[in-house]
Amino acid sequence: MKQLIKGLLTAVALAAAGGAYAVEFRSSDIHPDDYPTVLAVRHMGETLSKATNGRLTIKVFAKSALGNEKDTIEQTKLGALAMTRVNVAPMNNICPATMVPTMPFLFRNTEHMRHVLDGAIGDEILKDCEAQGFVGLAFYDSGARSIYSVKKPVKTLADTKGMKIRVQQSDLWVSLMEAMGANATPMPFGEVYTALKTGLVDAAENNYPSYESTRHFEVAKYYNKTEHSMAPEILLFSKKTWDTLTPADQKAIRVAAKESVGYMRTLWDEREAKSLALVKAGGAQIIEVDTASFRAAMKPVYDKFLTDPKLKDMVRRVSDTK
Ligand code: BDP
Repeated sequence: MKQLIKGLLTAVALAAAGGAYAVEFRSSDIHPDDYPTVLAVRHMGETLSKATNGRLTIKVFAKSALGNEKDTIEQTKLGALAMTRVNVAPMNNICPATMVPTMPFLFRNTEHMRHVLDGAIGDEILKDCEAQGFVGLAFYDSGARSIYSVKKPVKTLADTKGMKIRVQQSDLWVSLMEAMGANATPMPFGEVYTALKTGLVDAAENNYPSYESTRHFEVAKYYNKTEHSMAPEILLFSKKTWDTLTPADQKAIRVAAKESVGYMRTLWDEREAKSLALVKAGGAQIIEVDTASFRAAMKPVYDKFLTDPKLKDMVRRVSDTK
């Protein structure tokens, strides 16, 4: 008997040393099942499973089944959850480099944003999260965020003065809204519909797919094209879990994640167009905005959050990127 147990233990140890373990990684998302971020991580799971003969798989829990973004970030740090897909905003206070792609009016357009995040700057930002317990695997598109309001349209900076606007849970976002003269109300995504409906806030801000999927357009019918930030999504892996994996498996995960980016972008472009059509059909009014007035008000945000010369330089490099 003793001999048998010893034999079994050796087999397990050998299997582990040879990388022959099998793991199902749990990944969380606040979006519904058909949202591009959820579909992209599922796609990544298929690629990973193929590459490892079914040893490594990913199970995606959508619709906040595992909690809001702040909670799942915490669980991922602890290793209770292997992966989470979140916006960079709730990482701003944790991993300072994520403030760079959040900065208002930084990216000129989608091509510029994709080019920067695909390159060295994107990799540096992902890497920066490691010291905080997260392996940054990839960025996903999140389009441009604009303010949507319940009672009146926003056409120029004067219109946001005194407005109560919901933001994501990030100091940078609070300051961004303050620079617009608004009162920022940070709260989790899942609470925004009720907050708009009950008048707790006058407005929120997001891209077309989120404005549509949450049905916020039913309560806040003015979608004002401020396009003030292109803060992307980020896919994070728990460093704690990561450190238990072989280098070959870590590589397979990285490759599968990067491969899912192109897939996601195709879905994203389709979804943006579809969501815009849906919200229009649902009664939303798309308002053209004097964006220059908003852009001109953003200097305090840059001054307050880019005190670190490294981040300042990163922003300069982003602007210099063609
Ligand atoms: C959406 C992001 C999601 C954020 C949400 C928000 O995809 O990660 O949680 O905005 O505003 O666009 O909270």
